[in-house]
Amino acid sequence: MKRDTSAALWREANRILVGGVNSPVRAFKAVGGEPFFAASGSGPRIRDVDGNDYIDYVLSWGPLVMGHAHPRVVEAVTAAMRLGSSFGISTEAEIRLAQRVMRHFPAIEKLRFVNSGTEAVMSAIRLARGFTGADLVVKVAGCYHGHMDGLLVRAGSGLTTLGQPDSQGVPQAYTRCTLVVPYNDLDAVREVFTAYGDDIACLIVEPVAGNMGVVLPEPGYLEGLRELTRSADALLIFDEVMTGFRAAMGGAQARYNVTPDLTVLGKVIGGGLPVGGYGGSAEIMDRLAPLGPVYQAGTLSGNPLAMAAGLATLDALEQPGVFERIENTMTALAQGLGDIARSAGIPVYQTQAGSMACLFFNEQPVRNYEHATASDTQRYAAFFRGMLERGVYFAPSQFEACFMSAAHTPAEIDQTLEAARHAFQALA
Ligand code: KE4
Repeated sequence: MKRDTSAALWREANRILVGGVNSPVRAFKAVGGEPFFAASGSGPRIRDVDGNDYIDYVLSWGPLVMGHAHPRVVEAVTAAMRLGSSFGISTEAEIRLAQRVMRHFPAIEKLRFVNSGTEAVMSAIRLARGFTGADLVVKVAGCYHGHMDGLLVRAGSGLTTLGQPDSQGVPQAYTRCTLVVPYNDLDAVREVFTAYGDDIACLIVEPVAGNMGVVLPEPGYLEGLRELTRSADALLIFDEVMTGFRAAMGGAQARYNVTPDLTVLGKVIGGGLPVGGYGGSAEIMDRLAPLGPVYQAGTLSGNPLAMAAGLATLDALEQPGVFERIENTMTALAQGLGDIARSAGIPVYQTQAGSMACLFFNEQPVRNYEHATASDTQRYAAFFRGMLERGVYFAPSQFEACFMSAAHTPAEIDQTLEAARHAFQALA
């Protein structure tokens, strides 16, 4: 594929944008080669600045569950823009989107919108600390919750460890309050609550992990987290930024019927515009300013454009049969890819939760971060490049999820599987 214009933009970008990007994963470091520059998106496809089309399974890392430039979203955001992009005072749209979200997340009695998943996580952690009066946070190795200092923590040697910063610029003092346990390991969680119980404010987890590839909770795992946190008077926080409206319409908490104390949301609820949100019982949420002593604020929180995009997206997604169709399309892709890989003699381990899925280049089941990082990332990179050259854009890292939209039809799946037959043959 010709990518001369992307290459020229890449050189220009690298002179003034750090690493040529505004978010690291976009630099394609995990898969090699230079990234393309997007010019436009339409439905299931993204077009680069050289006019190459790709079937898109990244979908802006999850938000575009209805596909690129969905007419109802374009119309709603355009209409909102004509009335003014931001007022810094409440608008009706904030109420309407909150109501729409809460329709699917009954555990949320009150909600606060912010501008990113990171901001929502950061705020939820502060709220949990304010509500419980405790300082320690338990996080799960391999779960990513945005770039909040205290959660940029490397896992210990598979046991409960006091966190060590995983990024420069994060003082040890910030991560000394972070405990790290392996995913799907309730014994490690019991150990940490036995050792630190009274000092733990919360445990935060991606109830379906989507940032080490997609790793599913084992039977009883989420229920065990619920029980252990409840018995220690610590809050259970489900980071559903990715799983919200993807693992199920009501997120992983609906899929697995486990209710957290706080839910963090983002991505889909903003329909492709900057948004985050967090919510829970009124008893907890009312500790937030202006009612309570836990401060959090934001110039563009609940901004009319993001509210309009979120509302239009959920309107379309709520139509009868739409979510099920997206999930079935995801299943068709996942099953097809697995069959083709196995017939090419390439061992893969597959996971799926609703409209998100993963193809691990791994002979073994992937239950946690340690298993995930044992995957053949070089082979994944070669698969990624082979598919990209054939007009299919998967996540540029083995440790991400693959997303489906309502705009993807059997035609896109057939085209993707045809490309995969050639890509896997080249890998065999
Ligand atoms: P943002 O601050 O990027 O809006 O959200 C952070 C976040 C929080 N929680 C979960 C479960 C998330 O997946 C994310 C962000 N996801 C990544 C993709 N795995 C965003 C892509 C990127 O970093 O460029």
